[in-house]
This record gives sequence, structure tokens and C-alpha cells, in this order.
Amino acid sequence: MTTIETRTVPPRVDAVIVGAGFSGMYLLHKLREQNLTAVVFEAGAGVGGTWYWNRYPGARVDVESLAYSYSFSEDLEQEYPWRERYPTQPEILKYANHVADRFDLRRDIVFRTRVTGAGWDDDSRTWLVRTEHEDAVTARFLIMATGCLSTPKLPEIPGIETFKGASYQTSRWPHEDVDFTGKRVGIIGTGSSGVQSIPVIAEQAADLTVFQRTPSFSLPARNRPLRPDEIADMRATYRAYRKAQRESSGGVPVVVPTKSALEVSDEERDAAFEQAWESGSLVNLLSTFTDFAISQEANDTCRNWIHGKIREIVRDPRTAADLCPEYPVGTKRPCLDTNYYETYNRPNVHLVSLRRTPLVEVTEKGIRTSEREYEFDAIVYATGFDAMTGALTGVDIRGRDGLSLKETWSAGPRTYLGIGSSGFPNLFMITGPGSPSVLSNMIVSIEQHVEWVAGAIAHLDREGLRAIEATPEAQDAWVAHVNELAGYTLYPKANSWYMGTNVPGKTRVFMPYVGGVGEYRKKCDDVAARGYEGFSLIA
Ligand code: NA7
Repeated sequence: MTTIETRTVPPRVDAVIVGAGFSGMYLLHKLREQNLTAVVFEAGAGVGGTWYWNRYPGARVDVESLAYSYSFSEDLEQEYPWRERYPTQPEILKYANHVADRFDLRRDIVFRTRVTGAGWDDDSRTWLVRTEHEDAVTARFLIMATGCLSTPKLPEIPGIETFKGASYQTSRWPHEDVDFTGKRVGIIGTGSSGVQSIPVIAEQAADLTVFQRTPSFSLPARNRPLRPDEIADMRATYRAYRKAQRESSGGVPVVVPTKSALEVSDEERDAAFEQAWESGSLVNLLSTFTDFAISQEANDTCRNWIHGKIREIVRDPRTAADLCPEYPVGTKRPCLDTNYYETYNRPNVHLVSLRRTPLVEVTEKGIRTSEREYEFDAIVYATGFDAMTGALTGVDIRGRDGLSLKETWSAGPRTYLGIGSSGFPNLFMITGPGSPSVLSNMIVSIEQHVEWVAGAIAHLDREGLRAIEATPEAQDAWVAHVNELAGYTLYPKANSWYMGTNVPGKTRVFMPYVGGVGEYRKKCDDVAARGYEGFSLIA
């Protein structure tokens, strides 16, 4: 790996890209292909975005490696040696670094530099972008490639700073190894990060206490090394597979279900669930029947079946009961795990349900609930993110007439296609709220947005136009459409980061687009084909 890094910040570029994760890296490559100049600002010291920061033990992706990879370069597809079905964080980070080197990206990335603000100047039709190091760059386009899960959230409980032991946050894990051997460890949070790290920490720690507010549905990942024949098969059929990914609902092709969970016998239903459970694939589970997302009764069949599995695996009945989620399956992000439920059978692991005994405070010695104080040598916060909007509103973005993005979105994000926002010309979001994003294989959605944005810029340049901005009417109609579709589903029934409810004070509104990546792509392509319908194109 080369380590050349630049701190040369050009005063003027065609595009400022914020973030050097999978979105920012592909954007840079794509814009260079169009002979545009770009600079990427990245807060971290390396590429990889979420895979740079989330180094907690057990971190893995929940989409298979051969599908969770770039499709824009056939050479890259053919040569990259994926080893595992579900690669670990270090393996994905290695891939990100390989891409950065292979496409010579680093010379236009400024690391360790957070963008703090950006203001639109309507006379010159440019953005002035500022960083924490007082860089000031003028750019025609500002592209937020800041990720959906990148602004971490600590739990809002008093006393965190008083704890005398070691504190860790899963999304800001140290780069050096953390050794929990012989330690008494407490962990708060049982989303994906908790579910993946708990079994690994439990193997090391003398004692592990898990503080759970809401249980997750989790499926065994059944991770394994990839076989040479399956790699060869995929490489031989990649073009067809990529097409199927793009046309699918979630960015991973599946056999589309044809039956309702309510029209089959109990035996047929249980057999389908068992098959999905054995397959180690979340999409298989969520697409066993047609109506999980829309019918509570259908969803109940799956929920009850998984409850049965949890009770079968976890020996202590009270722990098992506490681990059984009550919200509909899929309405909060389900997890893929390795030995998650089994871990609760270990004598050194204890589950504390915060529903029964709420968290009161973090103390010098540990954590106090309404019942008692627990003493720890280390506390791990696996408490998630200000998802989907946090990284966007965290930058002081000022559009036309000083309009603040943060204030404009105070009652929930307002976008057109999840790509642009009215009042903010030449601002693009990659996988922004109102697009399928987190409900899909992120790489598929990232590539689609990057290609659409690059196409829009090429269109402006061809036509001699200087700016593009979503119209208020198109945006209102899109927000209404996103909400209407979500309203047909069970998603709004759960409190989740999809709804913004994990962040106190955040407006409760469903943020991703549930229509599926295939349908969504068609809509975006139609908009472009009709001369960027719903956008004002400005000379
Ligand atoms: P998640 O899925 O948001 O999980 C965070 C967890 O932390 C979740 O169990 C929360 O409970 C819990 N939490 C958050 N705040 C508190 C407080 N104040 N008290 C107690 N418990 C709290 O984040 P992850 O990092 O695990 O996963 C994020 C995504 O990354 C994941 O879905 C994958 O897509 C990859 P809650 O559910 O809010 O009751």
C-alpha cells in the first residue's frame, strides 16, 4: 500500500467531495474520468469511511463479499481475492485501500480534515467550503459522500465522564488491539454493533454484562471461507449478476416470493423459515413470503417463529424472554451474528433488561440501574448513530440567501430523490434521506447515485448551464411519495434509527425510500431522460 498523502489544498476545483468512504472514492474516480477537478476532504487518517472507523471486535458486513463490492471496474471484479463469505472489517478496509491505490485516488484526498461549513454564492454560482484547518475552497459542486451511519451517538445518560475505568465506543474503536482478558466489562447497546461484538468480548472478558434497551432480531451468519468454484462462477457471470442486483429490491437478487405467509400450512411456513435461518442470509428471511412488510398478521408468524428459536437456544427462560423482540421483524434493522444467542448460555455473560430496570447513571465504578450498581473495569458503548441526517446537518451548509440545511430540516429531512434539496443549488447527497440507501446493499445504491450525479454534471456542462436545484414542488411531491409508501408498511410501527427515534429530540419520520432500488433507479433515470424534470437548470 502506498502512503502518499497530500495536504495541498487547491483554492478552486470543480467539486468538493466530503468523505473518502466507498461513495467518495468512486465519485473522485468518476469525476476525474470526466476531466473534472475534485478534492476529497476526509476526517479520518485513511480511506474506507464506516469501515475505517468501526473497528470493534467482530465487525463484519451483512451482505456477501462478492455482492458487497464495486461493479464499475471489471478488472477489479476479476482480480480482487475475496476470501470469506462475510468479510471482516479489516478485510473490507484492505479492499478500500486496494481501490484507493489501484485508481491512484490518494493524491486528491486530504485526510484528517473535517469540513465544517459551506456557503452558496448565487452570483458566482459556487460553493465556498471551509474546513477545521481553515482551508477555503471554491467549488462549482458540493457533494456530500458522508455516509448514513457516520455520526456516532453516545447514550444520553448522566455521569459518562465520571467513570474511572476504560471507555470504548464501537464506532470510534482504537486502532491498537484492546485486551479484555480478566476484565469485568459492561456493554450498552444491542444493535448490530453490540450483537457482533458481544460474543467476541465474552470470550475474552472475565465477566460481561449486557445492558439491553431493545432486543434485535438476529440470524446466524454461517460465515465461511469462499470456495474457489463459487468465486469462479461469480466471476464468469458477474455482468448478469450486477444487472440483477440493480433491478432487485434490496440490491441483492433473491427469488421473489409469490405467496402470503397466511395462505400456506404451518408446516410449509416453518420449513421456509428454517431454510432461511439455515442459509445465513437476511434477505432470504425477509423474502420468504410476500407480506412481511405490510401485514402485521403475516409478520407475526415470522416473529413468533424466531422467538421459538431464541427460546430453543437460550437456556435461561427469563434471559430468552428478554431477548425476544416485540416489534415486527424487519422494521428495525435485523442483524447477522456468530454465536450471539448462544453467548447468553456462558456463565460469564449476564443480560440486564433496561425495560425492567432502567439505566440511571454511569458512576465512577460502573453503571447504576434503578435496581443496583454494577462495577466494571471497562464500558463499551454500542449505542449507534445519528443516522441518515447527522453527517449532513453536522456541517453548517448555507444555501441560497443563507438558508441553513439544519434549520430547513428541523422537522425531518426534505429532499428530491434523496439527491438534492430545494434552496441548495449544486449540492448533491450520495444515498441521502429519501433514497433506498440503508434498506439496500449500500454499494449498489452508492454506485447508482455517483453515476447519476456525474451524469447530471456532464449534462450541465454540455448545455453550458451552471447550476441545478430541486424545485420546491418536486421536492414536496417526493417527500409525500416517500411517506406514503412508508405508510403502507409496518416500518413506522417500530422506534428505530430509520425513524430517527434513537436520537432525543429528532423528528419521528421514516427516512429511507421503501420502493426498492430497481424501481427507484427507473425513477431517477426517467427524471434525467426528461431533462432533469423537477430540477431547475440555471445558466
Ligand atoms: P443501533 O442499531 O442504533 O444500536 C444501538 C443500540 O444502542 C440499540 O440497542 C439502542 O437501543 C442502544 N441505545 C442507544 N442509546 C441508548 C441509551 N440511552 N440507553 C440504552 N441503550 C441505548 O447501532 P449499531 O451501531 O449497533 O448499528 C448501526 C448499523 O450499523 C446497523 O444497523 C447496521 O446497519 C450497521 P434502542 O434500540 O434505541 O432502544
